[in-house]
Amino acid sequence: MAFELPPLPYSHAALAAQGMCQETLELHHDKHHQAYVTALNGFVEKNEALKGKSLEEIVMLSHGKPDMAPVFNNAGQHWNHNLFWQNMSPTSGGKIPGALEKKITADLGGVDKFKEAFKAAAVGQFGSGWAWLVLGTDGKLKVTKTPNGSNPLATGEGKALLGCDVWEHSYYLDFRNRRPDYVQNWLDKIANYEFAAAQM
Ligand code: MN3
Repeated sequence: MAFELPPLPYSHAALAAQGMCQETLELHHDKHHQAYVTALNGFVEKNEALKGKSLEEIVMLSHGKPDMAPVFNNAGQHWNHNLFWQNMSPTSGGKIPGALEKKITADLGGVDKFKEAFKAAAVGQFGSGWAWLVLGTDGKLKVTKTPNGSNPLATGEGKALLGCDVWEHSYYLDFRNRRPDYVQNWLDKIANYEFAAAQM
């Protein structure tokens, strides 16, 4: 069965008041994410080894293989965006539930330190990529970054709780070239920490 673009869990205009406008979500979800899904389905169609495999299986089996780089890029981006839409909320955006805040304090030295580290990862990712809050395989939270379509599932770093898209298509209409402002706003007003806490 072909992969499908999941619907946004809110309207295209739902995050406008928080700093992500309707046009950004229309282009990002309906065009960019759809393009990854369409390309991935094209690769699966032509490759017997990929048929019937789950998205996670395709991400894992194509990771690190130069001849499968186009498959990995599109499968990774499909996986990343599926998480990204759930990682944002028009209602609970920015509010950190107690259990998650406690773990952030224990593992990362507090909410301010977490946000600093996340922002540094997001801004320090040269070119396109993602910043992540990951529940590591050692049971501790950590902040990481990946280039292009890669993710913590592929790198084996742990379970991704939050992923922030730092490709320019994610912020250029709202923040122009100011990636640091986009990330700060995303952490303070948009990020769905309730979802992240529920994944722990
Ligand atoms: Mn994107």
